[in-house]
Amino acid sequence: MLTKYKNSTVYQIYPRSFCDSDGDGVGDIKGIISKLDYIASLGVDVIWLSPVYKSPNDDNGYDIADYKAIQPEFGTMEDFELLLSEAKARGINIIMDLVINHTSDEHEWFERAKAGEQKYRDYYIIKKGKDGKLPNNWGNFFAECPWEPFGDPANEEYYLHLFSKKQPDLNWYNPDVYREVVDIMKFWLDKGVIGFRCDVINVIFKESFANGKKHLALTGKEHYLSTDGCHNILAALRRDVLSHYETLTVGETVMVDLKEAADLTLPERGELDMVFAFEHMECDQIGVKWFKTKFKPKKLMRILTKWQEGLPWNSCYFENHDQPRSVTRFTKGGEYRAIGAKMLLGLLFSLRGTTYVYQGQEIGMTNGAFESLDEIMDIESHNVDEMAKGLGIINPFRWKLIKKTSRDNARTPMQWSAEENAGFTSGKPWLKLHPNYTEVNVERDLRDKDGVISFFKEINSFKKSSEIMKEGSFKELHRGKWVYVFERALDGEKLTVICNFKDKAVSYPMEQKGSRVLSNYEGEAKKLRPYEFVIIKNN
Ligand code: ISL
Repeated sequence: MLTKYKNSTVYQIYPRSFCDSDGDGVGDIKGIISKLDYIASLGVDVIWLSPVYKSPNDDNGYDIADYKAIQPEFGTMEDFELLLSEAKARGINIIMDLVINHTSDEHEWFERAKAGEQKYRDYYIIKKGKDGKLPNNWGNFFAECPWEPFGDPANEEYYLHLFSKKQPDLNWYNPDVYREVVDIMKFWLDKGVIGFRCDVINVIFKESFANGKKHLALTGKEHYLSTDGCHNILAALRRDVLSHYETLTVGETVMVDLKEAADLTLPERGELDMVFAFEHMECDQIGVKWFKTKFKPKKLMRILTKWQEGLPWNSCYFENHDQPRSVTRFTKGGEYRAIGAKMLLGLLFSLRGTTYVYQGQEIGMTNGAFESLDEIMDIESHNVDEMAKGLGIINPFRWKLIKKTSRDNARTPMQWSAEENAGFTSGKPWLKLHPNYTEVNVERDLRDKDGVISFFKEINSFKKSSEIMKEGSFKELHRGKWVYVFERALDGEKLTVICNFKDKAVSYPMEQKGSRVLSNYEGEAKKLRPYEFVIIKNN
């Protein structure tokens, strides 16, 4: 942990879905600027901005065509600079998404590679197949074949893409690629952003291109997950770039275990400040994320405890633009939506680490209300449907899997008000709005003294004001079928945090001594009420 920003509350904005200022149905930078007062009022310190770079949008901006230009539908570089300065004026810093495992195939580098320039060919991973066989047996994150013919098929050359075929992987063996990325990072840091969320950063360096061990989806992963080469690159980026600024870096690290997460964040190695681990996001699945099982709170508790106790500092999150909404996933929703959303926020802020929230989480937004695949835009969902079709899985079943898990569940437009299109746009939203926007929206929530936002502000400012919440140790006290109890302690002072995951009243698992300092319910009851969250100060 190197960063002075570690006690920040970070709010993730997915620009496409946040606020549209010009009526084209797509959120934009001016829209974000118009909501800065609102964001500041939540007590947010840092905005993590999902990609706003120029992109053909195959993967909503995670396919970058120009790292130093703004996507025209989001605005201009002047708009971006205004966003930075207006945010800073409100005490808010910005971190950007740094996507350096791959570029877009419409990036100039790839286009020049295709045109035959050797220099740019070497920016990508191009390998020979043999006798009609692909270079290796690897899998792909988006259910595609990871090898796409490069140039004349007769040459049997292929480029590697671990994501969509419009996202060719960069060749990190090439020092020119490193130099380009150094330059890109400096460009944005010099403009005033304070750091980066580093997209799939632990897969960037492929140690070998040999065949992999058979895996359900990602055959070959042992050749690129958290390799020594990746550690070396991260340490070099610290030395050459980050150490010259005050920064916050968080790595999105797929499939990391505790040991890898610790290695990536050890201060003496100087790599990343913290990482987003995934294990808790996998608590309701078997094997791959598409096979969801019934949510068992106890499993989530077990994984949270494992990471809280096993890693000195966590990036705590329950939602982002890739994950279904937590209130749908981890509570019964319906009449318990708001109280459940508050309990989950209470739990999230009470964990030891930097708190990350995703737009809409502060009002308890739910999974999208999609009725068929036609309403889904995400490339991953469409690819998975194709693959499942190929495997002979029949449609009602395919749709059931996708509806539950599609990343578009989190990407529905932000619900600002009960007005037409939820106040998100005056045009046609790029993705179907959830019809519950007439009930679940920022304007209405703010009017309600028991709104989710008011609880969000309360728990956020409590965390900021409490050294125990910020720096204290974590110890699990009870893990039951429904109730999770843990202790945060510092210098002999203790707070007990209790979360009820059941939609019914349940008994307290242990006697409580001390005073209630914060809860999502008024007053006290003999039993824990449905989705009750409470912090008790032990005297
Ligand atoms: O959604 C996932 C996990 O539940 C993953 O398969 C996801 O694609 C993976 O976590 C990587 O995500 C990041 O890189 C992708 C991009 O599509 C995602 O939006 C981004 O968060 C490729 O750049």
